Amino acid sequence: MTVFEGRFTEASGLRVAVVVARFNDLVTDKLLSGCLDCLSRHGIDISPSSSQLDVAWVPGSFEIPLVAQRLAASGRYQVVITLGAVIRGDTPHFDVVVAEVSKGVAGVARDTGVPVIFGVLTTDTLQQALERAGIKSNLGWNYGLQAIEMGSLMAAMPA
Ligand code: INI
Repeated sequence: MTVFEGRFTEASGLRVAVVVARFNDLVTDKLLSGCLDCLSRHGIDISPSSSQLDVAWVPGSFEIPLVAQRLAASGRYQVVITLGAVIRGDTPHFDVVVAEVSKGVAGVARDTGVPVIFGVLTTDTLQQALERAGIKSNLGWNYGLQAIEMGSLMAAMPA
């Protein structure tokens, strides 16, 4: 029997792409900081000259799947992280954006075989989003950790 498991100790060989939405950047900037802090503390070079990390900014969460698809299909990255914040307003727009980004991200992972971490917060209020982006905890950190785990898990598995 083989047990496949991701590891957190061999991240220094991983190449990671992050796609982050500018919409609600009060929140997404903080998610990105938490995520990069996690990657850095696990041995990934996050310096401006890094060849291990690239970051792509998109206008809003709706645009995340298209850019994640391009990056995942490039063959350059072992894992793609998506970061966004969709906050419920008074119209059904929230539901449309959430449906598209969640289905889109899942589809990119399935279509390309590259793990794509779903780091898009979906909350009723800005306060709830901020609580998850640094006021209480920073889920960006968790998304970084999940990326390392999935990148190493996929590398350990048969092609
Ligand atoms: N994009 C978000 O990332 N979060 C939101 O809360 C949001 N709301 O509420 O509208 C949002 N809309 C923009 C959308 O993602 C696209 O960028 C836009 O529709 C252009 O395609």
